[in-house]
Amino acid sequence: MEKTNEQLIAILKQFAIDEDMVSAVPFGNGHINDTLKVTNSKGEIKYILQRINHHIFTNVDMLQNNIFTVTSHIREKLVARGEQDVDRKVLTFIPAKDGKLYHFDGDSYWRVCLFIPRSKSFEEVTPQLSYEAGKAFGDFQTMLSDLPADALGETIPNFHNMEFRLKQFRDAVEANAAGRLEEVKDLVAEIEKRAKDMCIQEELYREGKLKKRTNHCDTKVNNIMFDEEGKVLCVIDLDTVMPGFVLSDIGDFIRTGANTGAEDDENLDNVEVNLEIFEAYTRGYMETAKAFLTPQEIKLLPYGGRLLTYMQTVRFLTDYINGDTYYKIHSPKHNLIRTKAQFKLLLSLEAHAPEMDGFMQTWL
Ligand code: ADP
Ligand code: GN1
Ligand code: MG
Repeated sequence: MEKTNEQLIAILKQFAIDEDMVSAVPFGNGHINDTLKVTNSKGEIKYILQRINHHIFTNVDMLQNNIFTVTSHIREKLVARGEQDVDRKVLTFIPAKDGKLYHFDGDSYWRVCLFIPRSKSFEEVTPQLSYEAGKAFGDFQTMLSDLPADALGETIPNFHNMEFRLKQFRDAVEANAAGRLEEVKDLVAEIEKRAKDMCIQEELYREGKLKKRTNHCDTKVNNIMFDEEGKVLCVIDLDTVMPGFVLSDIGDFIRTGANTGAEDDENLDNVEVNLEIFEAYTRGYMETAKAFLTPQEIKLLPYGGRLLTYMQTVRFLTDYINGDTYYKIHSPKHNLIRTKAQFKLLLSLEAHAPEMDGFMQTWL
């Protein structure tokens, strides 16, 4: 339901903010939550207001507690390191006046955080930005690596569990709720062909050979804020920070940052892996994450790119088969277009697997 500016201002008044805000306008282009930037009477952007998609994040208390735990932990680490300008290096959430970490208005859940001044995010990457992003996500995982195992809940259970995503996919195929199966049967076969190879992490975990770690699980480049000089300020979009398998945080960056085309490119000739971006991210990531990674995890990092691209292909196709119930879509076949573009990227990653896997040898 669309809200008027007046209604949004009334929502902002529920938070512990001590000046009057005048407008809240849409910002960013996420597929899940609604993000707005909030301006005061002097025309300064002061806050980010977000409506949480509680159909997807069904346990809002757990979600906001996780985010509070993560931001407090990172803040402590930054202070201990003697960092300056800490308020631009970690998100600061504003509690509601009743002390809760969100406000429920009867139909939606809202949260507010400080707008980080003089910051920007990028939709596209250069090798330099990719290297900085790799360092940032590796550092993010490092700072959170000493959180106790039960500190965070799974805000979306089994979020990056490939076996679970395949089960959802097979259930969708079985139900064929939107009658779209015939149209996508070749893609379904391509997915099934790779299914076993894509569940390595779950198998290793069952065998006790892989441990769970705290991951960001949405490592797109637009989830990093940079300063005016292109240096990283902080990692944002913390809804999916949770325990899981380590390949998530390199995999999703390769999927998004190292794609020469768009996630939903209709011209599949645009879609290829950019190896320079992959190598730059990996160098940055290894600089900050090497200390906690096992040799086996290091070897698997390029496989992470294939895995997360495969997983996203499966998730978009599942949503298309189900009749578009999960992702926001901007055209009737958007999820199918996304599926095809992700699958094309997967083919490119597979074609370049020998070089990418070989690139990791230097770190072993
Ligand atoms: P979404 O779930 O929509 O991706 P994000 O939390 O990633 O939501 O926010 C969307 C965009 O808004 C980001 O890419 C970034 O450009 C901007 N943004 C988010 N939070 C802040 C902030 N605290 N300060 C400045 N810009 C922000
Ligand atoms: C969603 O919120 P956003 O747009 O950054 C999704 C990710 C997908 C991504 C695909 C909670 O992320 O897992 O990779 O779309 N987030 C959730 O672009 O499902
Ligand atoms: Mg985001």
